[in-house]
Amino acid sequence: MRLSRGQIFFAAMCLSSILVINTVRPRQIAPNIKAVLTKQDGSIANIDTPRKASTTKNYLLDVVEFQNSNTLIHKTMGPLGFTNDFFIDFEAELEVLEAGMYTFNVASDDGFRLWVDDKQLAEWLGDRPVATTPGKIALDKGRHKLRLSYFQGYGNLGLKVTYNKEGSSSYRLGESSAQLEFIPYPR
Ligand SMILES: [Ca+2]
Repeated sequence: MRLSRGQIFFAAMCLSSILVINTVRPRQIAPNIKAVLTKQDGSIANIDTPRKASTTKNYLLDVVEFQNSNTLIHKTMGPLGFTNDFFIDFEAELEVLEAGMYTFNVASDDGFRLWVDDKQLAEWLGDRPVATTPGKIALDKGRHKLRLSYFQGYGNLGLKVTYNKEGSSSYRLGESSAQLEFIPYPR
């Protein structure tokens, strides 16, 4: 079968549009949060259970938001293939544009510990159904480091972290705002 010039042109157009679509996708995820997942060899009772890794995985995430579910599903990245007994350690660097009192709300199933500039702001040691614990800190203008350790034991899981400056709107951790900007990885 011989293709006409029109057919070849049409095929070339289809091919180039596929190439364009594929370079646009997958959707670029702002690499604002570093996350290291540690799958425990054994069960995790609380946030201080000694680590015994069977697997570790590294991710760069736009936000710290995992659905309430019986498996680990990130809001943007989708299912990540873990269900029980894992830790996730998150790190972010942020540039505070407006100095003031900031609140970080951690909604978790199960436990967590949160630090900013190595100062511990909040924790929940053991397991729980999704519930929110706030941590507050006065932040100066400029760079600050945030760390969050989280664990899922068994059953359902979920994690969502938001922040707001006193008197301002609330945003998800990883989302820049007029009050503070996340510094993307790598750096
Ligand atoms: Ca759980």
